[in-house]
Amino acid sequence: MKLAVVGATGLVGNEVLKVVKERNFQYDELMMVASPRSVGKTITFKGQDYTVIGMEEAISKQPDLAIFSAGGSTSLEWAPKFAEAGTIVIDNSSAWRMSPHHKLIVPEINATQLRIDDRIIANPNCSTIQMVVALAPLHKKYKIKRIVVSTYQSVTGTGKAAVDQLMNERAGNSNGVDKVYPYQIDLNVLPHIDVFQDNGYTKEEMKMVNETKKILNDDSISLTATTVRIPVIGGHSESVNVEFEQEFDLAEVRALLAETNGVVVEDDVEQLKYPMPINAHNRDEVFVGRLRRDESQPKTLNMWIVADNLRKGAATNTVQIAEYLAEHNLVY
Ligand code: A2P
Ligand code: 11C
Repeated sequence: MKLAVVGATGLVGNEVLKVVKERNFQYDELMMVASPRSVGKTITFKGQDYTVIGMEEAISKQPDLAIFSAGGSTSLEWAPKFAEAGTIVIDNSSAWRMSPHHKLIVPEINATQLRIDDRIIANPNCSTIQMVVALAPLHKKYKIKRIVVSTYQSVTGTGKAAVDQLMNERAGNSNGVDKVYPYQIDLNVLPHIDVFQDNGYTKEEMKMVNETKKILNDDSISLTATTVRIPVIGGHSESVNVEFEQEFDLAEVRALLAETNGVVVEDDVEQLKYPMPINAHNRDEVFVGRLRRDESQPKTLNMWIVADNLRKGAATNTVQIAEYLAEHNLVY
């Protein structure tokens, strides 16, 4: 099996490599692929040196599987070319997610949809993934009516340059350094992730609305989101208010979440135990806590969900999709 990591020099690509190593994902040949800026550079992985190659060269080597983390426009242009050459593309960008011809996969929820002829498989947005992993078992049991979510998102979601902006500002070196965000991010909060749409929401907020319905396969769910960037690097946090059709029992909710694959319940306020990005950093699981009834209306739950956006929100989810394809003989 020939594996290409496209965007191998970026933050998510680097995390994909770490996850491939940690989970011992099997391949016979590995290609490191990036933009012309990086072609010829060396990446050392598992004690071996790899020369970064460009897109054309990667296609000519006909990889069986390519994990793309190189942004939406790169993916729109190049994923179909890889697919035409016989490569299965697992794409981390927003390019294909809402296409009716492409599947949007979170393995714990809907990997069984995958078939041999899926050539470009979409990986959801990080803030969507961590929320649906925790909500899917509750939707199954109590049926979700409406979700109100506010996010507190790590700068790692923007990429390397954003981490540099934060660290430079923190070190007092921000003069003359290019800003990724329109304002200072250190000691600040920006209610603005991705571009604003005509309806006044950001693209990130609309991704949460649309992708959640597609992954949970239920257009009847109402959802409204406010997505916010904060000066943090360990992961994204979310305050989620969920109204169900059915009545629920809080102890049963806790038990359901505790037995859900990929979820860790950290919910013991007497011991000051609740999820935080500093603890979720470099972890593959989704952490859930602050479980409590919304006392302002019936059948409604409040929860706090945290995950490393570069892990379960991106790299881990793509590698899990690759594992599923390999285990089910859907890649060859
Ligand atoms: P490069 O490092 O050569 O620019 P991040 O989001 O952390 O900035 O990473 C983006 C990743 O996507 C990098 O590996 C980057 O490569 C890669 N990339 C960006 N544009 C292209 C392109 N046109 N073709 C291939 N890779 C690209
Ligand atoms: C962020 N969620 O935190 C974004 C990053 O659609 O894949 C991922 C953007 C995307 O900024």
